[in-house]
Amino acid sequence: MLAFKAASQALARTCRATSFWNSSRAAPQTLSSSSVVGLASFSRTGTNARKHGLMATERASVSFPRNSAGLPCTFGYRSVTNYYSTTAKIPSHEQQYQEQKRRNEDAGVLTELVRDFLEPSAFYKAVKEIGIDFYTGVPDSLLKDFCAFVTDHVPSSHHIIAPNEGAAVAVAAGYHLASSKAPLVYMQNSGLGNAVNPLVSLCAPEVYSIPMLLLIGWRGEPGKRDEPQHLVQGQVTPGLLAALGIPFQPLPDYFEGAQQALYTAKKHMERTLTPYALLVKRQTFAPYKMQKLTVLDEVEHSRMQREDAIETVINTVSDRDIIVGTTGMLSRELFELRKMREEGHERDFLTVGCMGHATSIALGIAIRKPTRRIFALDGDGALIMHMGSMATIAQTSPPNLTHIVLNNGAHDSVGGQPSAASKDTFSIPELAIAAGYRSAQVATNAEEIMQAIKNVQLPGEKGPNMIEIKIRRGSRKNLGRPTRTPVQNKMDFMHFVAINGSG
Ligand SMILES: Cc1ncc(C[n+]2csc(CCOP(=O)(O)OP(=O)(O)O)c2C)c(N)n1
Repeated sequence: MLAFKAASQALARTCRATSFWNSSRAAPQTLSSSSVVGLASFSRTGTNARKHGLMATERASVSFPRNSAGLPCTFGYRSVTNYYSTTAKIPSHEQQYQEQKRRNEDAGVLTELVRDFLEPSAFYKAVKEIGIDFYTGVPDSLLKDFCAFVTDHVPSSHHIIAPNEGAAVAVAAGYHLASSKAPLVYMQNSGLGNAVNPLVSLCAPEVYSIPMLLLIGWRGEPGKRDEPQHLVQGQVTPGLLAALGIPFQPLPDYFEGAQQALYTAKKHMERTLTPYALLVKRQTFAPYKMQKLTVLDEVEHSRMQREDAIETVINTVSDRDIIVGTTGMLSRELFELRKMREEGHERDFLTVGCMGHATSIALGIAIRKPTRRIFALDGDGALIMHMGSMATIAQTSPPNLTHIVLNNGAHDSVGGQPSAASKDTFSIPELAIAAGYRSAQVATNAEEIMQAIKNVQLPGEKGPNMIEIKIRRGSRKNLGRPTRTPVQNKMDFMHFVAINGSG
């Protein structure tokens, strides 16, 4: 144990020392654009882009230059370096919007300098005008203003926040079968993977031929700064849609353009009875603040903030315990807490992408490291996204796995739209027990969190265990992002997991 502690401290020191990654030290990856896979090469500028991406209404196949590792050639250390080397404080969307409005006034006759924003209310009206009255999807930060408007203005009978993007496509298909209308499905491009199966095996013209309008937030859009987990997805999004045979165009950020795009989508859906996609770039929509209150809003002011709850957890678990953090603000807060406490980051695996899979990652670690305790820190939206994992965790019964859900009843990280857990009839502990977890506890304050963790650490305690921590929405305004790359995180983490010696 002492040896473990010494090794762990040495590793923590190394991690601290390298905590701010110096871009000049990173070995640039040699990229080769000569190996082109697929049917046609793709250029992001010029006629090819217009032909393939932007107004294509035919089935098209495109592909990307790839490096020797098979990754799109612009993804590598260079792009990651660019992202991480930025320390400038980014103003909020609202601040940028106000600033741009001032600049628009200054533009005078140079109208080409005017930057447009699409009003969520105007876009909503235009969507209605093409006959769409049903919305379903999973929230995304780029769509947050439009999603907030929809949450406020569309009755719950016509707006379903789905557990995952595949389910959203299926709900939309069901709505079409019962109404003959084309619904709208919104999602982040990260969710396209979840949606591929129902898109190709349910909605494709060769199967049931079901029209729907896909509104897709384009994270990782080439040429825009974004986090590592969005870079590949951003690059492949147009090609993926083309490979699926789904025509698409970027949603114009001015009203007449958006109206025209919707008209094109309508005509396509009427003519072919198949999906059409609009790619939504960063800051397309003007800000809109959600008004609607959920059941939780009435009690939530008395609850802990997520960051305080995470701090209590890391204060209570032991030095050798392993933490897996879920996608979104939680992993960012965990990273910042370690930094503020001048600890290393090696104990934490940050699931920056692949929302909903943190608990499955934790399961894989738990079965290989039976002498270590694994704490999976989950969100309610992420839990619901791949709730089936709970059944597998219960069935596998790892005694060393504790699943902690920080439940704020919302997709807080991307705009605060309610999740199914916002209903007081939804019980996470009962769900866990019904699935076969060995224990389930609820904590609402620091003392209860500490006690709940101590309870699962008792000798002979069986697992898996569930701890639901009821928290409120919101985070610090100045919350940063991890300053270490995912690969650095992985290396430190694997070292930390390995130095245990046994298991
Ligand atoms: C497959 C996929 N769909 C959507 C997203 C966008 N997204 C990132 S975090 C998040 C919300 C997570 O909600 P929850 O798990 O409840 O955690 P909270 O943000 O409330 O802490 C969403 C929808 C994503 N990253 N991946």
